[in-house]
Amino acid sequence: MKKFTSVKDVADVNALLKKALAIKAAPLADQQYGKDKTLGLLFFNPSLRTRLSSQKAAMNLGMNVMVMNLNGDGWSIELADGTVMNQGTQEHIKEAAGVISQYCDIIGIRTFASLTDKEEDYQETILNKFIAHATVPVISLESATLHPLQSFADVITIAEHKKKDTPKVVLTWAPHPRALPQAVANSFVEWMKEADVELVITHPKGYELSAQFTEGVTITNNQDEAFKDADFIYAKNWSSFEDYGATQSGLNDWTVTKEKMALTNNGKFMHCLPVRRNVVVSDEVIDSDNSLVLEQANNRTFSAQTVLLEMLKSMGDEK
Ligand code: AN0
Ligand code: CP
Repeated sequence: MKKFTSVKDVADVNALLKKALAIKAAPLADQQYGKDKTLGLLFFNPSLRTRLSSQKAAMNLGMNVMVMNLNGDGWSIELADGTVMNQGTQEHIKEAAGVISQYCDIIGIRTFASLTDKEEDYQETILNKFIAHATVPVISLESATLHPLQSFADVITIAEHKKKDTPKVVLTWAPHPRALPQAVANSFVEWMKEADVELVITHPKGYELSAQFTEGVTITNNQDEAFKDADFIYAKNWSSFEDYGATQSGLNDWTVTKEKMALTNNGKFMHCLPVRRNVVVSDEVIDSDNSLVLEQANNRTFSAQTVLLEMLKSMGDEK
């Protein structure tokens, strides 16, 4: 595995899931693969789970880890080619990616959507430029449009908690006071399409995700109808794709409450975190026995560890 930026980088999701479950059962069994190898974790944006779970995954594999917050701690990065760099930017992404590749055997990078330039975001300009100039494998720690380590952890969590072969999984839009990217939702949809689930998406009018992800998926604007008989409710806010980055107020009835969860098939509640309590989901739902949010966060270690191990093993093959 040379890069991990999307489900498209995975040949067989079910096979990768089996590997993750085996790693979870024996997390310290593969330390020889990471010995004397270094993981670099680069953050343009904040993180709690991704930062710590990726670090933990690397430590479980015997790797060394270096973490850097590029915003603030690093030089400001120029992305465009051929620029006369006599303005605000101090270092070109070519040198930055090339230099970090000298110190690291694998690099993880987090770079959120701008939510202002749809084309630049959906072309994954920063991530792709970084990959183009890095000489080692690159893992997305959430990019402008996708969050594959989160979605893979969600696949693991659903596999562990499902009570039937093909559970009904509902991705529901939920309110939020600030505009958020579509990345977690897009990514969840592309991974669920590869998993053994019946996927339904529900959101208010105006919050349609890009058709490149939702093609073939059942979508309804009626949240109550979507929740009926659901086995898993996955809540997430995202801003408008069409009216790029826009949000609207007055949609507080989309909060996931106990009354709505009562429509489900004793459904489990899921969210990638961080979550705004009593905005996205009520306290009683997230604090209930049906809430899987901590299991999801725990599985972030094993999704990252599975991907790192695949990369370490393929390096060995090339020798
Ligand atoms: C981010 C998002 O919605 O993409 C990160 C989620 C993992 N969430 C926030 O910024 C609150
Ligand atoms: N779910 C997730 O990626 O959380 P962080 O933003 O805290 O890393």
